[in-house]
Amino acid sequence: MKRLLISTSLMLAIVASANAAADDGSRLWLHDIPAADAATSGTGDTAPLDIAFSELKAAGLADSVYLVRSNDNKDLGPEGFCITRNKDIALINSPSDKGLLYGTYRYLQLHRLGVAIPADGISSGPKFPRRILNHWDNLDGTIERGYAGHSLWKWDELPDSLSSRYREYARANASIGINGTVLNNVNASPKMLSTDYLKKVAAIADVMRPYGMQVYLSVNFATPMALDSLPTADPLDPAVAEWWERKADEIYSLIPDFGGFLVKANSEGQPGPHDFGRTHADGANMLARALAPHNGIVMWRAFVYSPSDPDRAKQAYLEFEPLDGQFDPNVIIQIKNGPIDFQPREPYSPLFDGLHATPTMAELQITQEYLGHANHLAYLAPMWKEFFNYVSPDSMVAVAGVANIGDDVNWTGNPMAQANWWAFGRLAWDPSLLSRDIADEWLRLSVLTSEPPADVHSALVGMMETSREDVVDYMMPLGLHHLFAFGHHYGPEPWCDIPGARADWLPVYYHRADSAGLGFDRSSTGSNASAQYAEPFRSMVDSISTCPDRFLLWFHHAPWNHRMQSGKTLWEELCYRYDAGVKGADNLLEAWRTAAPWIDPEIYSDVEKRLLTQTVDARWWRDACLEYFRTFSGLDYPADIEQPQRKLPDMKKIDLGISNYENPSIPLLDSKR
Ligand code: BDP
Repeated sequence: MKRLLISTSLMLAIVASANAAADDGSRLWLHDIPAADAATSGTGDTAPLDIAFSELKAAGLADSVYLVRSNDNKDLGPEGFCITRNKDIALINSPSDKGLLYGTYRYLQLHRLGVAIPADGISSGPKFPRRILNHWDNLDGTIERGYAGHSLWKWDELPDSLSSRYREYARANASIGINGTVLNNVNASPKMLSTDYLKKVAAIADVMRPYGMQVYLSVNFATPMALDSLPTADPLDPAVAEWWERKADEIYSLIPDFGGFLVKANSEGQPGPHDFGRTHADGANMLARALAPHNGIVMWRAFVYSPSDPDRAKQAYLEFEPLDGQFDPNVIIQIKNGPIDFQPREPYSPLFDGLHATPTMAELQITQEYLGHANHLAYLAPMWKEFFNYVSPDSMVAVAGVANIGDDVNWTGNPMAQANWWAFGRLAWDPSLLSRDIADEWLRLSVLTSEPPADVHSALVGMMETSREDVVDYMMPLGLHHLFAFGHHYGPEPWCDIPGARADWLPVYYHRADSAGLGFDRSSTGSNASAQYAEPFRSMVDSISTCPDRFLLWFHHAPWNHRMQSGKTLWEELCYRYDAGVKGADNLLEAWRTAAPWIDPEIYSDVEKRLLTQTVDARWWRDACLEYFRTFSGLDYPADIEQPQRKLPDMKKIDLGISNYENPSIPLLDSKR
């Protein structure tokens, strides 16, 4: 066994964590870990190791933690690590320097959390080899569906000037095991692949590399036409394939460890192989062959819904399932967790059941496009755990999260939304972690200035744990989906029915309310989307009597007097759910207020303001949806719920005036409670 034992010699005092300065949120969960200066690092022979050393040194732990490169724990994968303890010395052990870096960050977190290394040590390896952030950042600095300012990437300044935040970003990601980043929007500009821009990308990749982060790019399928005036982008045209090969060679000459391409093709107006009468497999394989000699991959998105079937939820499966087995080995099909589009709750995408001979990866959304943007608290680990419960992580080779990161000082707009970046990284590493443990660690590493009494602490964890379900309840419970106002995806507009607009962009298409009942019949009596699922899920959701309440109106058009599993009628249950959502939003605010003494004042009041807005918005949702649905049910509200306060005509007057594809920053509403 070959062992390399390395330690730095400097002994520094443990840096006291107390920090009197106001917290602007910029330090994330690395809060009390002093930023290590990798440039002045010690004796390691590769960059990740240099960083690991300097982190330990900066934390005053250089003499009590040894980094050991060894092949002892190969079953944890090349990035895995073990942490063991021998008296006062901790040993971090990994086959790779990257693994040592991950182990170091984990050790530093545990150290700060006061968690002792157990006698039999800690072994940890990532479930997914690729754990990737997707930035929907445009080259003009805006971010599609971004709610935390402008893009981190300062394209105008690159490659000569490097923002210090690039390194802070890489460090934050490495500290939670994220090992890849797609820098630009899936609605990709062809300019991204111009030589000028590739040099800028290379400069970013140089900063990411020592932190174990690979850089990827979203590409526009018609780039050869747009950039170099080729007459076609037909994937079976040899000149097109050659163009991509040359482009790949150029990319790898600048960025030797470039990860590969992410492609949105023939979706929402983006070009793709269908434009030339070719299949997704033809398109993906052509790109994959250009990248294969360099070990690059293609992540080909399955977010497609050209209307070939009246039910949008069926489209991805209809287009991709017949192509199963036809993709090259370095193509991964990237599938959104649900069949529509990042709704507060969706059943899993049946395409995960439909592809058996093709590598797949999940696309989760960290940015809260449909969950209250940066205004609402919606801790998303429970949602992602729910997804992994239905779709085994064993069936996927990678996971992607659409980032909620911008150039705001605190990175994510809402300080609480940092928890979703953290949780994505933690679950991408180990999807079996419990969401409450992830929340608990984050609170202690990020937000709490000192340990509150146990009841306050558990109220804080509890508020994070329930927050997503609260959002589901006050926005669209019981399987309802896409009740959003046209374009901005923030407030309610269940009545929205714009003549001439694409039907499957309109709420009325999804909820199908009428005097008989509510919901989209996707069962075998309707669109039969249920048949795309494997058993036993298929039969369970297909029958209205066994379909879980949380998916009822996704799969069924249920009568208003339908008996729910709770024993209430559909109408009653709908009212109680909206009411529960409003109460839940109030509880979030209460829990936060009880924790005030243990939270930095700046963060406290920022979050409090947002939670106030959330209580107002929850009532806005309830009033709009219940008042509107009541025009169909014709029924009264149960007496024991807080009665809707505003009438439908008033609700219809609310117009945030934000159009699609702008970069909306929804104002915090004037909320006095
Ligand atoms: C939807 C967004 C849109 C994205 C699209 C996608 O509304 O801005 O471009 O998905 O994922 O969620 O391609």
